[in-house]
Amino acid sequence: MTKEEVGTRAAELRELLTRYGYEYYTLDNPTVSDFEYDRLMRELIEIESENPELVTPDSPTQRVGGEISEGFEEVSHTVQMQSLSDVFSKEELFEFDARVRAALEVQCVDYVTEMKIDGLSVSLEYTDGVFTRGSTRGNGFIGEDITQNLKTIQSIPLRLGEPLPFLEVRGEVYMPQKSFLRLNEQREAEGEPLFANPRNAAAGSLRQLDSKIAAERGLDIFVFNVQQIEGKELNSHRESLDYLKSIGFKTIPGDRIFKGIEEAYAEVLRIGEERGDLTFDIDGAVVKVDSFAQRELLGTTSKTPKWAAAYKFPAEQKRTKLLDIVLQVGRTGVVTPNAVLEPVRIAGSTVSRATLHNIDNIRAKDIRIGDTVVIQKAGDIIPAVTEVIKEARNGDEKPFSMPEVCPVCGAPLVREEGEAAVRCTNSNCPAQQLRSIIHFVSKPAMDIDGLGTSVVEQLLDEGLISDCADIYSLKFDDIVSLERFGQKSAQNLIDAIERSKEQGLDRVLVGLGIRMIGSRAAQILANEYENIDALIDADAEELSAIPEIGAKMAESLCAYFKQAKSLDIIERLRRAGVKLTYEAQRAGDALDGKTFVLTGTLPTLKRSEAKSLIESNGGKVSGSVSKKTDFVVAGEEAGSKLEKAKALGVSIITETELLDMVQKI
Ligand code: 0OX
Repeated sequence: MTKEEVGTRAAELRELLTRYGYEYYTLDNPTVSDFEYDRLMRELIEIESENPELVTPDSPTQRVGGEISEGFEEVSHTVQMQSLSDVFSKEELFEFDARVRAALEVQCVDYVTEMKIDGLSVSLEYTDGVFTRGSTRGNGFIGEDITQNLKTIQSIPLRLGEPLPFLEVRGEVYMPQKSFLRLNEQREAEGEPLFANPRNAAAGSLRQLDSKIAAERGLDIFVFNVQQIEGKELNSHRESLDYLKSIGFKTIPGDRIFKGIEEAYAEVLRIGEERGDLTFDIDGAVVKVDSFAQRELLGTTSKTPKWAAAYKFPAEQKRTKLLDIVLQVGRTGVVTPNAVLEPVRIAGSTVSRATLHNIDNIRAKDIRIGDTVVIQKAGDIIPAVTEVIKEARNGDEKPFSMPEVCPVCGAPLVREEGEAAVRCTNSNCPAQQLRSIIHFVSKPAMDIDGLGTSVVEQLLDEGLISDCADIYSLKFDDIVSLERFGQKSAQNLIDAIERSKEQGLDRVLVGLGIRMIGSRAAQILANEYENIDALIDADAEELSAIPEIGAKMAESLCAYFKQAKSLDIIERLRRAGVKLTYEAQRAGDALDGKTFVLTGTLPTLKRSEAKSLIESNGGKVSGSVSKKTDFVVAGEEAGSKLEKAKALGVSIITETELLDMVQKI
């Protein structure tokens, strides 16, 4: 073949492969066999590798991936990529319609309904009909350039059916359920962590620096909006969707137009009922004003257009069989019954366990082993059994009762007055030890990287540790001898343990796993007491006087610090060099040495916020007004403290003046 003939053949192959690809991936209607397609593709690859000058940016060979990026460049979105405002009920949807009609001064509005795809929004840009750039939504104003990964999505046209000077469209990239299941099976086989749902898997795939990996993930896209267009006039959503289809995009299937909200709502419900039959996940239905002229009149808020509403579906429910009830012992000894289920796909993932909360719940719902049950899952929330289908019973179902002893250590189980939870009474129970150590090393607590469940299990089994303080006695030799550890990983773990000593009192308090004391409470306590000894000495009354620390939390703290075992752990942590103090983060020194009293309700700051603001700028907050008080910050309904301040001639200031002093405004 002459050079010219080769060029002509390459152009011919590009056109054929583009058409066949479009028919296969976008129309779901292949017209040639895979074998024929692969044969033509190989021929084009060969021509291009021998004649690199013939490679065009829209060549189908450009989709295979392989280019490795160093990172993603920022992309500034000329037209903001807005989000949708959510509605959760018929009432809210009808209120949306009422607002739209009032603003437009019309009786009835034409609405387009479409499925809300549970994926990731992206922007695709075309110049002179050729795909030039694709980016993530990011914060709506700035996203990341993921062109190489998007090119691997077969249903994104690399060249449009019409050479428009410029076009920017928006679509939702998603992972079909089949691709998701295949990917997780493969990851399980390779010992890689599984993705929780298709959305996370799609997000992880789009962020791959090696586009070859993205290419293997089976991602797909639905395009649903024209962001910018030159060279064509469009007047309505319906018209734009038809146009997008005509130039080669895959749009959301089943979009329909309705006169008025009643009919649109009926369609929303229908979409909700049929969502279980889809091959991809949706999390709602979208109702959009069709006319662009009307959209213009309605305008937008800073984040969302006023012409659209996303109707979010309630948590998805599925029926399945309850195969068994197993018990899990938590770090505080609470024994939780969990249902073992026949696996079902629900809300984007496969579920084979669900919580049954406690024995009262099991009794109230009369849940029996062998029952057909309804499970519910919303987003990432742990699935729960909500109902038993009693009509499905055949008499073989077995009622469940709580054992009297811990399933792990055999110690008696008790149920405290007024509590639904049953607890294991043995604080040395291996299950409790394991969970409490895992809690201690977790991110919100001491954040010791490299101490995962299986490592902690091994350390416990080997008798190298029995509680969290023992972690600080671990030696390099102890760790290097564990399974899957080498010299380097053992040293990394030793370094991570060493670094964690500096985390400070708030994180230690989280790590100790005191009942009811989470990150927020720990922060407040650390701020108040600054060292653990002062906190240990505080009584319940004093503790519960602290804003946001309730009576129950105060009791729990006192009970914890009364136990010899707790004090022993704290002592050993101290000896190991773990920091048990807290330096309040200093924002500035504008209030150094000044004493403040807060009274009444402040317009914007909560009591605790005002206190931290003052303290973080060097000031002190006192509970009562005296001659030594420098300022009283008075809000609405200030009482006797304000009177006293007036009587003593203490300066009285407003919240604004306080903010002014620390230059917050
Ligand atoms: C979806 C989806 C997302 C258009 C302008 C603001 C919101 N996930 O399926 N967004 C929109 O609309 C955009 N429509 C959708 N169908």
